[in-house]
Amino acid sequence: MRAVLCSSNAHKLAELQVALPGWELELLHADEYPEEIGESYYENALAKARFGRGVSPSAAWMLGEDSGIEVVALRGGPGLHSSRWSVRWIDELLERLEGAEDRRARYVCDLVALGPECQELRGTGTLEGAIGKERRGREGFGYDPIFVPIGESRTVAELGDAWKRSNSHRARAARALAEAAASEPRTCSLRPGRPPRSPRASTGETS
Ligand code: ITT
Repeated sequence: MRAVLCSSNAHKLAELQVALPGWELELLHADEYPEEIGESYYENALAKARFGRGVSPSAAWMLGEDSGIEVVALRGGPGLHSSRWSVRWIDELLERLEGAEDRRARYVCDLVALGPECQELRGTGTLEGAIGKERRGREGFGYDPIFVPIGESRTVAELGDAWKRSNSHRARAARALAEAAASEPRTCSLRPGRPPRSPRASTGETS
């Protein structure tokens, strides 16, 4: 299946290429991307996929992805606002959690695929863990140097890209999407305005 990932983030592409082996994926090349103003990861992911459909004449599937990190001590923040929360995001988070005992956090990812004939597929995935006390490791991106998955002592940036490609929230969402592609009824959501009632989501397993 040929699909265009409506994202500017090459790390996401690399993860999804491994997690969706039957899919031939490429990045959308656009000068601008839609603003992330949805009320859920799903809405933002759908907006990205719809945007891709609008600017690309291709008959390929359009894949939208939105993700974020949710920190329990910040009542789930920065969450949906992860990408624009702070330019100094890691320092900011470490400062806010200084002395905090409860450092639990999770990554969340929603993936939406829109087919050439208006089909819609969705997959979600999470990765539970905690915020470490300092930066460690060099791989991954974003919050990976301070995110320690549950059951691990190393950060995602230390565990590395190969670990991440099998275990991340994105890999889990991709597996759920692939399952949905194999089994779920498909509905159209290309009409303008707010997205329709969300289709039954396939949820990636959490750890
Ligand atoms: P696109 O919108 O172009 O897809 P982006 O990097 O801006 O790329 P998001 O809007 O989905 O992506 O923002 C997600 C933010 O959440 C991202 O910038 C990171 O700060 C954080 N994040 C999401 N997934 C992550 C991951 O796997 N590792 C580390 N940080 C992640």
